[in-house]
Amino acid sequence: MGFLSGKRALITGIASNRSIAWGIARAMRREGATIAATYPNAKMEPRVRKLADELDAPIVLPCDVSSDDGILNLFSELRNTWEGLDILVHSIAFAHQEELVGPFVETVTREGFRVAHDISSYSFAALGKAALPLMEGRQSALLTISYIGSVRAIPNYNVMGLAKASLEANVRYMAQSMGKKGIRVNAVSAGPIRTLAASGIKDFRSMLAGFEQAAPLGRLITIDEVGNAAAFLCSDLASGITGEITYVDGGFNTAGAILTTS
Ligand code: NAD
Ligand code: 0WE
Repeated sequence: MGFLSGKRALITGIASNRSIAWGIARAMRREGATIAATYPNAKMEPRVRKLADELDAPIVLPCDVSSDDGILNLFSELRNTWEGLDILVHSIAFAHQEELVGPFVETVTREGFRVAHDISSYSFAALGKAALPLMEGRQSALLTISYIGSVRAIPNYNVMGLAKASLEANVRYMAQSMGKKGIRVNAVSAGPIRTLAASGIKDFRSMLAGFEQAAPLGRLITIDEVGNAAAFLCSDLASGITGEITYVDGGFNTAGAILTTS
């Protein structure tokens, strides 16, 4: 029996079979969870339905997190089938493309800042708030996905770094406010992975090469490795862990220097 058997997991952010959310959904399914998936718009619906089928997911619902109604409707629909929810995965980020290229101070705009923080950070608290009635009093867990750009300046990551710093603070405030209701809140900070969100990022290839050189494991990490850590953090095996940012990055964040001679 898997360590998530009997658990019900709502997973946002599946866009393709390269999505981090897909690695998480697959790991949770393997460990016995029942999966519900969301898609952000009509264009994405068929792709998400096809992937959800592979996981025998009984529930596939729309949710664009930029709209309050989008979030409220998700949980009113979910309540029609599930009387409780054990796991909620937030694997969503968005900034305007123009904000992710060039020097930060020269590219940041008021509107770009607003959108990045709204979609990439506020939405996690908003989902948690709307899910509260379904999740309280039942050993449940929320999880989001961050990136080291929250705590270190990474070229071109720009306003997304500020949004991830906000997302990580969100994890701590959500954990404190939901803990006594039996709800844990954590993040995985993942190393760089080739996903749709990474496609078209300037110099991504050279970032990956630099990462491989600097990471103690000497290689990239996979969506399955993120999925395994995510499944653990959302399981009762992690019942003492909340408010944490767990790095799944081959140790990259722990390395201090590299030698370029070998
Ligand atoms: P992805 O493109 O597969 O997933 C991003 C998801 O965000 C998509 O499913 C997209 O539909 C969703 N999304 C965007 N705007 C939305 C909205 N308004 N409403 C609902 N959903 C919306 O890429 P990914 O790399 O799997 O990204 C998932 C998470 O992982 C993001 O938070 C990202 O910041 C984080 N992350 C990615 C990497 C990486 O290198 N790929 C590294 C660390 C963290
Ligand atoms: O969080 C991310 C990517 C988030 C993202 C990606 C896009 C691309 C398409 C947010 N918004 C958009 N908007 C788009 O229009 N990552 C951790 C992956 C990533 O993105 C980078 C990175 C890394 C790593 C951008 C610049 C530098 C490094």
